[in-house]
Amino acid sequence: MYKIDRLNELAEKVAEKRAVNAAFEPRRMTAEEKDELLSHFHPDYKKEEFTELSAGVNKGDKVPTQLAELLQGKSRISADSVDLSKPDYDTDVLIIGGGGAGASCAIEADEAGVKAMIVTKLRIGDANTMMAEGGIQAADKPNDSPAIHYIDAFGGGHFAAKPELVKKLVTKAPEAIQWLNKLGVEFDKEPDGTMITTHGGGTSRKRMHAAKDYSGAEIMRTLRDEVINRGIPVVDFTSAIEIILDENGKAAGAVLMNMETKEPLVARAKTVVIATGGAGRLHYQGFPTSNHYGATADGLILGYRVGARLLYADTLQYHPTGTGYPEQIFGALVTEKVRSLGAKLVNIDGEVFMHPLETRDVTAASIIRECTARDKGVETSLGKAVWLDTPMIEYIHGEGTIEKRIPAMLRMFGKYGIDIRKEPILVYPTLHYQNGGLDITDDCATVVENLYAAGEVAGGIHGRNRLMGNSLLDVIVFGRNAGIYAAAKAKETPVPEKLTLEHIEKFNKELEECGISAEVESPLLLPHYARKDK
Ligand code: MEZ
Repeated sequence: MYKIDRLNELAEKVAEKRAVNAAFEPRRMTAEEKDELLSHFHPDYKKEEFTELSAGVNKGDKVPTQLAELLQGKSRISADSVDLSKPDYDTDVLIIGGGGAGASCAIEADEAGVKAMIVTKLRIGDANTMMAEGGIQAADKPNDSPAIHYIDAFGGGHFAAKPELVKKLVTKAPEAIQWLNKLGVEFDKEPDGTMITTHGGGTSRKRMHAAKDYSGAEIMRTLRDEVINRGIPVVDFTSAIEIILDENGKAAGAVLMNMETKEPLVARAKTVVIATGGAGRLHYQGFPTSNHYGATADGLILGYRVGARLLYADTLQYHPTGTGYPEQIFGALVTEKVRSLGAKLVNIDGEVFMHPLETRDVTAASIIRECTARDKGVETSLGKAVWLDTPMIEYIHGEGTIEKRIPAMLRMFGKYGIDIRKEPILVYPTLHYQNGGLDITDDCATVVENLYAAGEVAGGIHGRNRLMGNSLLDVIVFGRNAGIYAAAKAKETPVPEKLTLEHIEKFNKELEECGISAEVESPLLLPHYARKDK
């Protein structure tokens, strides 16, 4: 039975074993042990949670059931319900999404001298980039190299990533850090200006660059300022609800919808970049999420309906350390940096049950096993969780380390009366990242001509599991990359003449032929949080 007093008693047990646990070096799992663990405890392996697609280019592939409903859902408009003859906006590069990838893309397109425009359903910066905490990877220290970074990322992703995408990610990483540094990101530095770097799960070198534990917010602040300073148009509170094609099937713009009035608007463009982010707010398998409110898989739907392929849409990342307690912040991110700084994961008996810096899929599965099969979880008002022994950080590195290195964590728990310098915290996996997405080439092109994708909406960069800090890196490297290539293509593309939405009817017909009666309207745009009992 869950009781707060009982939690305090159990936390005492963690404190008693702190000195022994701090000195203990848990061994790493073997490849066989990891495979066995993942197949039994990682949510990606729960067959009953996936549905085979019956329509579209990925017909026959399995994706999470909620995503299948949206991919095979009904459009918010019919092909003839929108007047395409008088566009409300005309631009060269239309960027759908105002997060890190969208903003980086817009900056590079603007730099290339074309007209770029961002459209976003919330406001610029309301995105998962803003929520990233622990840092951004780049091999820029003398003991490291992009080749070593490649091996870590490719191996961590189970050797499933597209090699040319991983190559681009790691080789462009040092330059990405310099670009951000010059734009004004306040990275953590030594007094002599050297960047401070730490380990993340699955990294063989310390290459995590951070701005304390609000790295994403700091990066997004800087990118947003740059977009505004350049005068790049941003149309906010306006979502894209369908991609528009030209008579040759090339992307030529998007139908937009004013989020308040629901008025449809037409944006014509020479090239279109989808940078809409992830899907955490679909709460796959009932998991809480660390994601931004707008993470509803919209870009996957937009792309899929016009024939862009999905890659690894069946693989999701459950961040091992979502907040397990208190209720108000259930599922909120507890950055991996907490473990990089030395905090260990501990079960109800005060035992360290794994190495704290295994890759994320392995760590999440290990916590789930501890709370289920091994029955060594701590019961809270929300289910089982394990301890993350945060005071161990100051035990190892000295007083003041937590406030200096992870002040956002200190503040987040402090609001609920929990001082993470003195008490361990309770954690459980939370839905964090979409490993797969739209299949792209290394110039960010999808199979639909003039349609590009960048950031979390794209798949293939991280294989079947992403390492910490490779997402902030991905949004910068591939966001910029999309801007460069989409701008170059726009320069050689004439203004599209005939705009069509015929693909909607084509897709509807395919659904009908497969016997699917599309019930759900998609893209979803905003999550459903209405109480079902009212
Ligand atoms: O890359 C991430 O997902 C990240 C930096 C998260 C974190 O734990 O801070």
